[in-house]
Amino acid sequence: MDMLAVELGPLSLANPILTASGTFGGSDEMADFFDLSRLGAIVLKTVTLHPRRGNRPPRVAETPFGMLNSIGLPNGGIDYFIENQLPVLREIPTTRVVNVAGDTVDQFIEGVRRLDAAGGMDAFELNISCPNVEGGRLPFGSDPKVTEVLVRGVRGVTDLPLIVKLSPNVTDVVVIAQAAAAGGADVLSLINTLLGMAIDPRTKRPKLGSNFGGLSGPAIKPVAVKMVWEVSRSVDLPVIGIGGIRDVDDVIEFLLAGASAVQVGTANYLEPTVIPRLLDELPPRLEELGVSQVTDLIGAVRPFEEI
Ligand code: RRO
Repeated sequence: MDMLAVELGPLSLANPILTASGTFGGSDEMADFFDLSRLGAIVLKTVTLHPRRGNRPPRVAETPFGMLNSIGLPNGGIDYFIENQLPVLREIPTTRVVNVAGDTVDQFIEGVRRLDAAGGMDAFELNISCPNVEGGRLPFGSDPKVTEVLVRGVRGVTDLPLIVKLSPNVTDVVVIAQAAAAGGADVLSLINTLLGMAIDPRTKRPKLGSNFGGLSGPAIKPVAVKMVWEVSRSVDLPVIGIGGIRDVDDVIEFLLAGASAVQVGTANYLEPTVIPRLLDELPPRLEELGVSQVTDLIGAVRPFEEI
């Protein structure tokens, strides 16, 4: 077996490095930068049942070691996606994951039902964790009961693997992870962005048009590693680690914490070829560490015993 190959429940991936939704376009926009067949999987920007215009600008702001965003899921809707983006996606020779959200549980179900009927994708990622919905309403993924009902409803309309993307903006992420598992999730991905706010002292205006948004980038990596560690110990599903990855040792850190794969997000903006670089750097780094298979690292952290 290839040293980088990983299994994510029903999904077999050539390597453990995926794109994070929202940072890599809606079909093949990044194809000019590198050969997309190198990706462990491509995960696209969220699509919703109905078209959305997105939030008031500015939609992004830099912060120390990270960035805030409040994009607000602008997209043409699922029928537009099926007609215009899916045919392009189908031609990308890697595992294709479509990230889906909705305003209601029924919209999630109907969206996935239409996409599944259209075909051409290998898995869904359910975005129950978007922080940038109207009026600061809590995402579905803040409530375990809603999470379970939502995942079970979607499970009923597709046989494709279901990845459920969790929010860090909760009291106990393990409770939500268990609810997603009970609803029939195949894989968990975490974390989405942490709620945050930044203010310009000169104008006294928030730096985002929607006042607050989601924080991503290296600043959130320790939060993400801790949540991946907790969830992977407590729930019997494979986990995809997300949060601030930009170097090969960041990938290794998430694997040690218990992730079976990772998604790279914010780093794509700074270095559009970060993923092929990580893929080049990973095998020699594994050799240096005396590891023959990347899977040997999964959950291999040696936590200190409680005193
Ligand atoms: O579009 C966004 O504002 C957005 C989404 Br859907 C999400 O899941 N996470 C995020 O940080 N921004």
